[in-house]
Amino acid sequence: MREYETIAAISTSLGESGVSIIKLSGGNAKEIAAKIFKQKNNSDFLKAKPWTMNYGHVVDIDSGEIIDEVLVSYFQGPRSFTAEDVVEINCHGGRIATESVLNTVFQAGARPAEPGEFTKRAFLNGRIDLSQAEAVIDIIQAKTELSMKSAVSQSGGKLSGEITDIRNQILNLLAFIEVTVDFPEEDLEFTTGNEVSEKLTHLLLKVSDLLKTSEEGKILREGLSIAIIGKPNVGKSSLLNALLKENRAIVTDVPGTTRDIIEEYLNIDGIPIKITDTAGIRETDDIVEKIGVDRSKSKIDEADLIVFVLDHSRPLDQEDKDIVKYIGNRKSITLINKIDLEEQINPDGIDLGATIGVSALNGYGINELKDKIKELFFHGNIEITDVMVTNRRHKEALMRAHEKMTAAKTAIDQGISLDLAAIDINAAWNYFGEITGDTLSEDLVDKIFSDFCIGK
Ligand SMILES: Nc1nc2c(ncn2[C@@H]2O[C@H](COP(=O)(O)OP(=O)(O)OP(=O)(O)O)[C@@H](O)[C@H]2O)c(=O)[nH]1
Ligand SMILES: [Mg+2]
Repeated sequence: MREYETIAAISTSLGESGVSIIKLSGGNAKEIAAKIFKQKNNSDFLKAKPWTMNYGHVVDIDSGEIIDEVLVSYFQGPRSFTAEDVVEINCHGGRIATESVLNTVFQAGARPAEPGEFTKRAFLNGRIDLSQAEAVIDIIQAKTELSMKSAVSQSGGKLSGEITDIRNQILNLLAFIEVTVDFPEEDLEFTTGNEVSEKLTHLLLKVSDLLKTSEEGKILREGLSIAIIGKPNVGKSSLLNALLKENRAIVTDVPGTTRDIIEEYLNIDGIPIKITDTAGIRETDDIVEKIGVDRSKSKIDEADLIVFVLDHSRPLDQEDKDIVKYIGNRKSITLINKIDLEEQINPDGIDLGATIGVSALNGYGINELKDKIKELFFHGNIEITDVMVTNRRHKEALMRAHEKMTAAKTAIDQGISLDLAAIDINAAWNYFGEITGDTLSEDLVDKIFSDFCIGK
């Protein structure tokens, strides 16, 4: 294990609360705590047993004056979160109490922790790998119970287990090739080639299976972004309100009511959704509305899914047709809103594809819309598989590894020499290692942890 300075930070969020936790980690965590922690039973904290909680006061290091009443626990490395000695001080919540205790800890010799530094130490000390460390932040940021479930599974090492297994198999392949190349007899090279090609096919299938989970995995981690699009007054804002079950957006019968985009979060059976209400798209001379319309159009490009709204009580017009063109072949669902009013809509030779009739006013069809969303992204069956690729970084590494293994297999099948194929196989091994952090440069590791919050 490497030796590091002792760091400290507030691990709970700052604000009025019953309790705050200040975490220390490092070789001197216990000594530093002992300087400022006076136990009620007068025993020396240096003699405290590991994995116990101890009651007393944090006192000013110079004057001995009481700062706060606390409970202090001690986790002896390597059986701790960071695999180092860890001390956690439970003090009173609230900014003043918490910061006073933290400052006392600094005076006693700890230095402020950087964002994600506790988790980074757990990684550097080999307790968890990089994908597990990344899952820790995903747990904290999970948007729904389902997102959380997949993050917990990743932090438990499900993905790393799979990747490590693949890497070991690749290593065996490389060793196998090396033996053949060292004894270059034609037959041997031929049989080895066949065997390697077969094993690569098997591994490529495994990687494809993992990649197949990445679309849903990304949605679980980052959320599915949906944009509500349509001409003015068709009921986009009413639809947003119906989905949220609250009066979030202003609704009036004046076309051009919504000027700016409105973003809200929604949970459909565990799928985290970021839904955006937009300004009705039309030609306009109003400067403010024009900016809004431009933003609506750019949302069409950014969203994972477009919910295109038409008005059942008005004939289709050029504005609708222009929007159909904008949407082009992007993933979309077409809604005919205001189904409670008399039908005036007339598709007029335009192929709208499958549509769903809804009424944002009375809620009719909203469940059908939700089902359609689930069907489009989770094939209607929202379940997390054991191993899911949720992280874009992991997906990219898998794609590169897949490319390299495919290139190696093609080379072998075409009878190109094995040691050339080995170069690609080796590159794939490195890409897999980027996921677990084994072959990632220190700069990139630092960058990943810098996105964490302080105190984790
Ligand atoms: N009868 C009926 N009226 C609706 C329905 N949905 C919306 N409306 C009405 O249609 C009008 C326009 O609704 P909005 O939700 O503001 O429409 P919008 O598409 O957001 O309009 P802009 O923001 O101007 O683009 C309001 O008077 C709503 O009450 C519906 O399902 N049935
Ligand atoms: Mg609106």
